[in-house]
Amino acid sequence: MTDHEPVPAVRETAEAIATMEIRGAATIADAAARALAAQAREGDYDDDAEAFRVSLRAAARTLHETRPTAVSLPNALRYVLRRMEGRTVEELRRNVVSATEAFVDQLDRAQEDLGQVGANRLADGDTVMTHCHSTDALACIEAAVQQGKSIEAVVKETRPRNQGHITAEQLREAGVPVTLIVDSAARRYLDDVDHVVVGADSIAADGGVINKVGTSGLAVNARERGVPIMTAAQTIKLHPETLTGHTVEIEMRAEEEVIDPGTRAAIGEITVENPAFDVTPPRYMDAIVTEHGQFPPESIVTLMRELFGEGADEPWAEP
Ligand code: RI2
Repeated sequence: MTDHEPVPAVRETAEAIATMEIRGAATIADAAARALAAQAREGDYDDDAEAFRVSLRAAARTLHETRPTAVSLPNALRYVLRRMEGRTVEELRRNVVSATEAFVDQLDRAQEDLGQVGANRLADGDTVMTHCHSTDALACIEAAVQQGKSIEAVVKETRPRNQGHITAEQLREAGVPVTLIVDSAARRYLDDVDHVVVGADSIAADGGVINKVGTSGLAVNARERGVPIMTAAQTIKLHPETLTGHTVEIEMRAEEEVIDPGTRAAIGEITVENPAFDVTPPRYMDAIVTEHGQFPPESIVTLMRELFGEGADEPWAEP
């Protein structure tokens, strides 16, 4: 192993994020921060502080290259690398490890706090509809149940990877009666639903919500049926680069997630596309629920400026 090669824990975490064994924006952020701590602890730096810094940046780049859309990943890397201070390897190591611990702690607390805010939007007896699997969205529903409210759920399976199955299982474990539906049945079941609750992978400065593909269609249908829809998103989902006009890259995934090669060959010459995410315009979203309270999507930019200033740097860039 050369000095600047990531330690095995970083390579394994990057691989697990890329293959979606580790997935969900908050979970990715947590794993990425812990991987940087492993790089700090386990790397061999021979008392060379510059080698430590270069290796940490290289590890952050390896993690950063895995998935492009969820901003929690670069936000986690930024948080830890900005606190990489010290003259000796020992000081640097201590600061990186304690920054990681603080970051992971904040993630847990943020999710708990936003869960309370989201739960306040739900009433006793409500039926909620979910899309994909979001730990932030689940935190709102679970907090409502803990407040003593009786909640039922209509869970969209969420093709192509069916992460709705994870949501169904976790809601059932929380004591919420679950009805699982195919995605195409969503509009029909909106008539039985009081609130739609989704998560986010990124939130743009204009209040656009980037979440699992299918969210925007669901939001338009919910508006047409008069059903309120909220996005549960802790502030590491706010995308600082959108403050300066950048757009959010939408990840395109393998076509094998959509159709197996045999069936595709039988159909003949076709194109298959598999975008993982879409953008819900702010006018179709009723509220963004964060650990700092709820916001109309159009006003989220004020919170972004407060937390990120005017934009974002890339502390993992090559020296
Ligand atoms: P939490 C997921 O993306 C879903 O789109 C979900 O809404 C979002 O991450 C946020 O998840 P993917 O990683 O951070 O399954 O709320 O592609 O857990």
